[in-house]
Amino acid sequence: MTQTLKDDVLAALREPGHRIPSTWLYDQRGSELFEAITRLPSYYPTRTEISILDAHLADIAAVVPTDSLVVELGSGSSRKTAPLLRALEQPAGYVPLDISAAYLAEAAETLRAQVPNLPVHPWVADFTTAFDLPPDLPAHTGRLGFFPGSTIGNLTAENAHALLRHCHTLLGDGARFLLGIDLDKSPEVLIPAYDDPEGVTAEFNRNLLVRINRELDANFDLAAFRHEARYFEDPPRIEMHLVCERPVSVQMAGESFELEAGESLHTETSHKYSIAGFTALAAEADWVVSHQWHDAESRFAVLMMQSTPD
Ligand code: AVI
Repeated sequence: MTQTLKDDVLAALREPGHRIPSTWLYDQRGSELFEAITRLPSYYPTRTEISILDAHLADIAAVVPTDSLVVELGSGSSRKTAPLLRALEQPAGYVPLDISAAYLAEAAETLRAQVPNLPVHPWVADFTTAFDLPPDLPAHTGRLGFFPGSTIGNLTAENAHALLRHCHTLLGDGARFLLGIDLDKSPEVLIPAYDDPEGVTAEFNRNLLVRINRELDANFDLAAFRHEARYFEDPPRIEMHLVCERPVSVQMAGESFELEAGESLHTETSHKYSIAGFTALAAEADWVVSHQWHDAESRFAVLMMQSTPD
């Protein structure tokens, strides 16, 4: 783990663009800060998705066959997963996948208490690479993938395609896939969502440097970096950057790096979609969008997809 963080940070410092994969934002503190972000007034995606799910749970449940096994990419937010599982007709079991064993165990315990009598099979997996499902799954008739939060938007287009293809294989014939996507909108709404007045997202972003200093014995001067959220139209996305306010010298792993004032570390991309655009992306991976639900302002959408033969 540490070796990979080191490889990724060294590669980012050596290459122009200075891009660090966003998965490294989520250490213990980063996960706590992200949870705090989801409750900020300006960060609309979480509460909007929850309200869409709440409003349409019965319609969603109606298209999921009885005895389906629910496979969630991520360890599950009790605000989204428990209501879904309660609404489904006799779900056969629930498989939360997460890269953090500790986080997964805690989330599985909470879920067991919220939905008693449902077989829960937590499984440590990194869904940014190819992954498997646990052995000894309960008998089931079909599989429902669940990937809320527009987390797919944090993947590159290439990785998003690979993930959708992999899920197609893993979830099998006739599978359903319920997925949340953040829709493209005015930068006047998007920028404050990723650069909140409370400064929580700035702390979330800067925490990456705290992590790198701690785990890799580096000496990033936090005071020299400013959090910035940038909107781009093509493809629609927000990028998070840590911008050098003055020339910065960093020592790490026996190497020294110089960053100029105005240069930045690119720490996350969050793609924003149109429903048509995402439908096309899904079709390339043999998924067809069968149902779609969105809020009144079309900020966020929840899509039900069905697998089609290769
Ligand atoms: C986890 N992911 C969907 C969030 C997003 O909106 O892209 C991560 C995040 N970064 C800053 N704020 C939220």
